[in-house]
Amino acid sequence: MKEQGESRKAVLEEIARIRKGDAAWEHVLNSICSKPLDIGCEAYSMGLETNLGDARIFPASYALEKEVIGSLGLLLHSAAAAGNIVSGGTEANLLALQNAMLIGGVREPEIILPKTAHFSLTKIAGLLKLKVRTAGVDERQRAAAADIDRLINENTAAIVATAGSSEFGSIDPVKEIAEIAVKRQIYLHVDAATGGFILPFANRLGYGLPEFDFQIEGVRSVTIDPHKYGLTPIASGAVLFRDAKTCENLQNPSFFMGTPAHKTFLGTRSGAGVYAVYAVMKHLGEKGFMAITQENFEKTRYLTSRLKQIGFSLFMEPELNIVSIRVRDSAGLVKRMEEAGYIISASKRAKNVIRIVIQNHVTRETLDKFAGLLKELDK
Ligand code: 0PR
Repeated sequence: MKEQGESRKAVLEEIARIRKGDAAWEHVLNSICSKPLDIGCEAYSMGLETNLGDARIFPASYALEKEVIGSLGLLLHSAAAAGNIVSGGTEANLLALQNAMLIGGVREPEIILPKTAHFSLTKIAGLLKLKVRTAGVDERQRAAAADIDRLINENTAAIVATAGSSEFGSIDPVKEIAEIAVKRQIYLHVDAATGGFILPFANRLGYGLPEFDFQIEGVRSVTIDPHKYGLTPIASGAVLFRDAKTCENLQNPSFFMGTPAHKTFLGTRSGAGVYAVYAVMKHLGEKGFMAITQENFEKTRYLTSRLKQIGFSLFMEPELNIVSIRVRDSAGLVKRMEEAGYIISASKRAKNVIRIVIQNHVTRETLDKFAGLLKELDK
């Protein structure tokens, strides 16, 4: 900090200049997050002064969080769902697993993670000192339920299934896994950080994708991230539990009369995300989300057929809006694409496979340019 302050105009102009150094959204083809909707950003800024860690000062904002959780619960087929708007998928997964450990009471707890589970879960396993058992996946990168069954022992405290893996967009067979979880009385958490704002709308549109949420008996908690396909600004994630009883153990007493217990990891926490989620859901409505979802699926199909036309093959047919393409040298290609101004990523698990994420900000025009460049740069 300098001794002498600068004018507001000068500071904000400097920030605008700095932001120009970030990638333009049109060129971002690797991100599960999208350019947030304007209304979400405006609502977010209207909530910036709030602190959900003290409900006595911010009772209206605190009540709105409950209302937003209610709406998300309905989206996930539970009218009784409880939970919180949190910083993102990582915190949501952390709270879900902490809850599972509090319920399970196992001394040396283990969790079962299919190979395609998000790395946040391995991070969390480290924090909570959980032993990870890794279940296999099939050729479409979906968890093998039989393998999960085989890995269960007396220390198993939770199983995590993914509805929309961030690498392939694969959807685990939650129904089948839930049957095992119910039979063997094990906590099942579904990480739908990526798929949570796609699947409910895709299924209303008749895409016939697998069920993944509270309509399946045995699903005790779900992570859903508005700041991914829900088009809200970061940080706005959500953790939902089937009902208040499911997460009754998850609470830390606080000093504040208005907030007797914290159920989140953060104490002081902004209500901005709550306002953003509220605004975007209210503004788009189901129809708005369905239209965006349909467009994302159509753009996905558009890209896959273009790629096939020009001689590329796919690693797998996309289930959601992530396209995995076989290339000659993924590491070199990612670099050359970035030099040409496009951000793509290489798969970690599949050799020489790149991954393109179709989001709201990705246009057909961009996809055309991308496909042309891919043909040219895949050497
Ligand atoms: N679970 C799943 C299934 C996810 O896809 C992610 C993030 C998380 C949990 C963790 O959520 P937070 O990152 O909100 O804590 N998935 C993206 C990924 O790792 C996050 C991302 C988004 C990465 C945009 C890069 C990017 O540009 O791929």
